[in-house]
Amino acid sequence: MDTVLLTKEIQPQMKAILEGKYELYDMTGYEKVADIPGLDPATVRACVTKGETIFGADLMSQLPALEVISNYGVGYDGIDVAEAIRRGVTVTNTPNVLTDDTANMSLLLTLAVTRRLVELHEHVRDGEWETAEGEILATSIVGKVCGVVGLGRIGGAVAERLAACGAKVAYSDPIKQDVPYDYYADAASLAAASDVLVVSCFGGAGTFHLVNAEVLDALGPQGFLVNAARGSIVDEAALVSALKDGKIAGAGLDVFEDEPRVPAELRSMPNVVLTPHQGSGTHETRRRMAEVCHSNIEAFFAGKPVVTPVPEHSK
Ligand code: 8YV
Repeated sequence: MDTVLLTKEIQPQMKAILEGKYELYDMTGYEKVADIPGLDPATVRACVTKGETIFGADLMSQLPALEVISNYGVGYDGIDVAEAIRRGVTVTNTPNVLTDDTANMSLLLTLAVTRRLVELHEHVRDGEWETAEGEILATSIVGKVCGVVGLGRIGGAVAERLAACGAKVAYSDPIKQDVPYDYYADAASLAAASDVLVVSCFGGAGTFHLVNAEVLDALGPQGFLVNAARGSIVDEAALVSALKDGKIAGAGLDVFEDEPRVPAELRSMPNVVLTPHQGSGTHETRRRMAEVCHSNIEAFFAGKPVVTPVPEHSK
């Protein structure tokens, strides 16, 4: 059996598809590959990793036979792809299969935070409706501007959904400028024009803290922020301050800077809706992601070209 090494905390759906087909080793709980009982690091030609888990030169240098890193997810900001390419290691990800569910999560958070879904749910669940005087009113997105930061595959799917809900879509994107939505050159000018700012770009060094205090100020006291992309894109300390000071109206967040740790302030605010990085978290999508991730490993061991190499390989 071929050997496959899993980096830390790979979800069970992914593990399940590999079990029985490969000799599996798991780095969870170990700092060094050499510490994993029974594993000879020189036998590892394939690894499965996920999203933001750091996979840099340090880990690569512990795996002298490494040839393929199959990422369980579309975002691969934790992988030093330039270093992998330098070492002749192929990196793959799982695009397309999670686009719809992840876009649905952005829509869900947009509607949940603007329509005060969690507060309303608690109101009914806690028996307050029976004795309440007056109504709890929320904010409509109909006719409002929803600004999508990053109009890639997922951003495009988010835009379609927002438009279907009656919002006017605007966007910023470093590459795409030929799309029939209102284009803004940067996140700050997009935020200034938006009622809801929906972060949909990739993570990594190029977008680190792209949504900062200036962007949040531009969004304004009636504006909402939604992020189901990567925690690193939003300056979380600036977001906490903006929410505390009423500089923005609320936030719907699926991703955080230091997952699974979420600042206590965010956890206590009624105008913040939180989910634990679940954009792709459906049985169906996670299974499809696992299949794509596995198809790359399978192709590699069969001596065939991998199925979904990351775009850097074709540059
Ligand atoms: C996953 C993701 O939750 O695809 C991504 O980039 O962030 C998510 O789909 C994660 O990568 C799976 O572990």
